[in-house]
Amino acid sequence: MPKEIKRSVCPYDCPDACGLLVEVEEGRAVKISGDPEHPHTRGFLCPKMNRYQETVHSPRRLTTPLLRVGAKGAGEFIAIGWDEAIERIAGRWRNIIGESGAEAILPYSYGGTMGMIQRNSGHPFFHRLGASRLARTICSPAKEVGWKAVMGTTPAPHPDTVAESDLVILWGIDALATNLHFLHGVRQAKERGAQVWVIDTYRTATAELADRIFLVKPGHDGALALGLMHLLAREGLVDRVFLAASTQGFAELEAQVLPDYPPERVSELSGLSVATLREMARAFGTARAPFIRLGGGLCRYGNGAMTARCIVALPALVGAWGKPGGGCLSGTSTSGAFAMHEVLREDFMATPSRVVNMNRLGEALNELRDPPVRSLYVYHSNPAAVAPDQNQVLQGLAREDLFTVVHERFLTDTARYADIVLPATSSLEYGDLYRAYGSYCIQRVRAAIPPVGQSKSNWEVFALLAEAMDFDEPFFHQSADELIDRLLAQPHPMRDGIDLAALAAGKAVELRLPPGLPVYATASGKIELLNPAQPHPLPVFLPPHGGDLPLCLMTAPSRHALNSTFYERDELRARQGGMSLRMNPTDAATRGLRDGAEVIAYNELGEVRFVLKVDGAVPSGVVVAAGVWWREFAPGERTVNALTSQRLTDQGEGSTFYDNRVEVRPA
Ligand SMILES: Nc1nc2c(c(=O)[nH]1)N[C@H]1C(S)=C(S)[C@@H](COP(=O)(O)OP(=O)(O)OC[C@H]3O[C@@H](n4cnc5c(=O)[nH]c(N)nc54)[C@H](O)[C@@H]3O)O[C@H]1N2
Ligand SMILES: Nc1nc2c(c(=O)[nH]1)N[C@H]1C(S)=C(S)[C@@H](COP(=O)(O)OP(=O)(O)OC[C@H]3O[C@@H](n4cnc5c(=O)[nH]c(N)nc54)[C@H](O)[C@@H]3O)O[C@H]1N2
Ligand code: SF4
Ligand SMILES: [Mo]
Repeated sequence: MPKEIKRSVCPYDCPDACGLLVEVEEGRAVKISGDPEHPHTRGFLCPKMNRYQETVHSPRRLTTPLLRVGAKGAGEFIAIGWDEAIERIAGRWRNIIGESGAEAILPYSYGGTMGMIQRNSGHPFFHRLGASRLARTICSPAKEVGWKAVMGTTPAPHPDTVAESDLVILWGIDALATNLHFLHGVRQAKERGAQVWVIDTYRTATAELADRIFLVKPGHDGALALGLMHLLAREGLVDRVFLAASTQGFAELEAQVLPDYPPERVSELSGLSVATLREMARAFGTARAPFIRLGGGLCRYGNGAMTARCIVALPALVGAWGKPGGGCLSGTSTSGAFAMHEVLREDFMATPSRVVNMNRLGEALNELRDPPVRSLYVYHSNPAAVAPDQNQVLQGLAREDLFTVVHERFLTDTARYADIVLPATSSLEYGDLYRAYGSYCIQRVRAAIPPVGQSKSNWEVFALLAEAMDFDEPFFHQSADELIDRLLAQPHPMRDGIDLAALAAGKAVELRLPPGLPVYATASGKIELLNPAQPHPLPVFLPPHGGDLPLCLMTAPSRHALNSTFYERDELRARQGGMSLRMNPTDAATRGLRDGAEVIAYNELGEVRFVLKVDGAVPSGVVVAAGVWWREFAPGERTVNALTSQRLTDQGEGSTFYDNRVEVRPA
């Protein structure tokens, strides 16, 4: 059979959503490359996706449904058929519903695939079932709250406009790892003479691209932003014409808030010297069009929403909005372009069922609740690894009376605890409609290869479960393609005039941004420095949760993995160099810890064994544990989230992965 080239898209939880070209030979993907025609990702891929065929055809792929025969968590299973698997699930659920009601069943899903249909396939089913609902707030809801408090639903600038900026600030984002293709525009800006800053808690790989790196005390960026505002106002660097015309509340901010943030106090809070703060304020205040790329790092703290709000407010002070190349990009919001209620079907709920926060899975599985969680259905997520407070999560998953089903491509830490494992297709094996959160591209793709083994897509499994539970709504009898057709048939201004033929051919197409100067989509029609609907009408500094132990733990994304995805790949694990903890030389010396030795990081939640890497890129008082490793590849029994807590953010009920303290001792 001849080779065929098929278009696809990277399905992972990454802002870029790269276009892929898949070389298919005898039903197998043999080579993956970037699609040069993709407007944002321009034909190159990150190290993870370059050899995606090794994930798709990995010998570790699950190929049949499995039934547990050993102890919970032991990973001992026998193969069973799909009919038996579905009958067992439906039978058990009928019993549970009869005895405890459907709220005793909890779905758990997040970002294994970002396709709009496959990602959300379970919503209509679980709404119809009456199951508990999951608050899907593990990522960055606090950042969204912060953005909305100032900008409402104003669309973010097009990422390419960064090329026109003269001061680019990568703030709380390790873009070389997590937003690679945005750097194309940053490099263009640099070639035209722009300054590039990185504001982070340690010297990340991205810092190599920067002219300046500013290391801030973890969780204290809100104070930094307010301190910069104080200096901008004091030194006459604010744009009063813009502030009067386009913002609300600068007078109140200047009179009531900014006096509390003189450089001396902000220096103490942020860890940056007074001279550095002055220098930053002057550079920001005199730049023609400063552009902030706001990452998620700083929002995963007890004060995350307020921190994001303080930073999002900053560009308005110098009138950066409306100047080509100026403003702030937190994420492109493209979901509005589609009638998502048609996919989510909340109308299938007879009554609103209880909501369980996904960051508090440990609590939900272990606490007495009415009804208790008696069954957990996990799909495209790996909570045993990614959810905070791993010890509590594992204790819950080990409950003999908990009926756990996991739909997965690999025998993950979570799948090992399942009573029934269902094999999932990879993204090359199903079609879907994708949007991005780092660009305005959308893409519709078809399956490039047939399913590996007996694997099935999320959509297909929920169709089987709906049939087994006797759901007769026509919704459950349609194909994913039919639903996509319906979504695309409904008009929306962002899709007006897009190239439908290109979309049908599997190419990425850009949504339209409202033309002309920015229109601020807030209640007042202005940028809301003062927002009366907020618990704090004006931005202020709120402290993070913090703790008593001396070291701030950075649970950073790894460049060679994506959360707990890609750990099946030997070469990618090797490139990460093992599960390590990076520590400043002085901190290591004080504790008598040697480079390369095994150490134990601990706090009130648990203990984790790491290999120590002594590293001057990490300042004293901070330790960095990159990647969300599978337990089978860890030096000890636990991975990083045994050290992270179930505490939530100030608003948005988000995760606080970065807001944890630890101490470290020799192993
Ligand atoms: N290679 C790779 N790509 C990924 C992922 C991955 O795991 N690996 N994950 C994907 C997902 S789900 C997401 S949500 C995004 C996340 O993408 P990002 O937003 O880039 O990543 P974050 O984990 O949110 O944090 C990034 C940076 O914030 C820094 N940081 C932590 N605390 C603070 C602070 O208090 N102040 C400041 N200024 N910086 C701080 C960290 O040191 C880190 O360098 O990336 C996606 N892309
Ligand atoms: N320590 C620490 N913890 C973190 C983070 C961190 O940076 N550090 N990041 C946090 C963030 S921002 C996020 S968003 C979460 C992410 O948490 P998750 O969304 O759980 O992300 P992954 O670890 O990528 O797990 C996704 C799983 O889905 C499976 N999968 C892929 N495609 C499909 C499919 O089509 N169907 C099915 N059924 N399964 C599929 C994959 O094999 C993989 O095991 O993790 C959070 N946890
Ligand atoms: S993980 Fe991100 S950068 Fe890598 S191929 Fe996928 S979308 Fe592109
Ligand atoms: Mo995320």
